[in-house]
Amino acid sequence: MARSHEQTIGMHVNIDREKFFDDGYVVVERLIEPQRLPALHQAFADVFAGNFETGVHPDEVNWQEADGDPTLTRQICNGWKANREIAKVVLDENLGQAIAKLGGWPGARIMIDNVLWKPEGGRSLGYHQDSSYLAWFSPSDLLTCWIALDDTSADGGTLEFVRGSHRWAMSDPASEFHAPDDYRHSMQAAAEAQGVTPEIGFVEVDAGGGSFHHGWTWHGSGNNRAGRPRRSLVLHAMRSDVVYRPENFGQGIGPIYSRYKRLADNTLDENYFPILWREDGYRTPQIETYVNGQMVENKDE
Ligand SMILES: O=C(O)CCC(=O)C(=O)O
Repeated sequence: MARSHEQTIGMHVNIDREKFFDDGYVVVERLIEPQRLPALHQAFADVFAGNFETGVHPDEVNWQEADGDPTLTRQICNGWKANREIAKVVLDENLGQAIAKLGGWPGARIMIDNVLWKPEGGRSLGYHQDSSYLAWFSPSDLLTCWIALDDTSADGGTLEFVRGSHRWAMSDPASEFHAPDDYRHSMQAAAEAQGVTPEIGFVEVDAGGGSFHHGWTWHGSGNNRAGRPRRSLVLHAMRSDVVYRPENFGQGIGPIYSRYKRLADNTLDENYFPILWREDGYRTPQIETYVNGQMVENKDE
């Protein structure tokens, strides 16, 4: 139900902005329509079976049916390049607009997507702050939309956040993401250093709901004991006007995003980092052609 200060900031996305600013995250009951779920479940089955509809390999494939550890959370990054059902969600204009308005940005582009499937009995994902991995672009602001594709609950290893932790000190990247011994360990150490007792909130929603979180909000998720899978699709977005920062404090850009760096300037190529929404009405025009499967004729043919 709509709260008093909830605002419609994307065309179909209602977000309580005050709660986002106070807590560093906000839970949203409905992000995508339930009728889209079966096609997305099929898309998940396809990509984890190595069936890439577009012929393009995702940037990171951390789990495949043929040889993946059945106890781990299955993960693929930039599944949108391999599968158009996934692309239709993470390249959605309304989500881009919602994120840009929430961040006070001139526009939003996709930085990366995460296709996550925590099976029944699947193990945890360690707590971290997303922005600690992301100093290769500037401004390095990040905002994330996490979409549940199954009903979620605390015992089902749903996403959890620490209230107000976006105001804590910026940490180094957590050492273990997949199935650490104690998935809250890094966060608890940070809380201790901060001198606070962490207050944890869970994203408990019906399939199709989810959350938005700030790049510095501590989050992670526990083991799945709910007897059903926990699938989720995650859009990590950055400002539309970001540029590469190749020096990145001596760290460089890293092996994946280095591939997309232009030779003679630091602008980000829209082919790899499409603009979802911009306040002047611009949106990367190739998105629609791509998601609808209407490829432009090859000029040489
Ligand atoms: O789904 C999870 O448990 C973790 C997701 C995550 O790290 C993120 O959305 O940034």
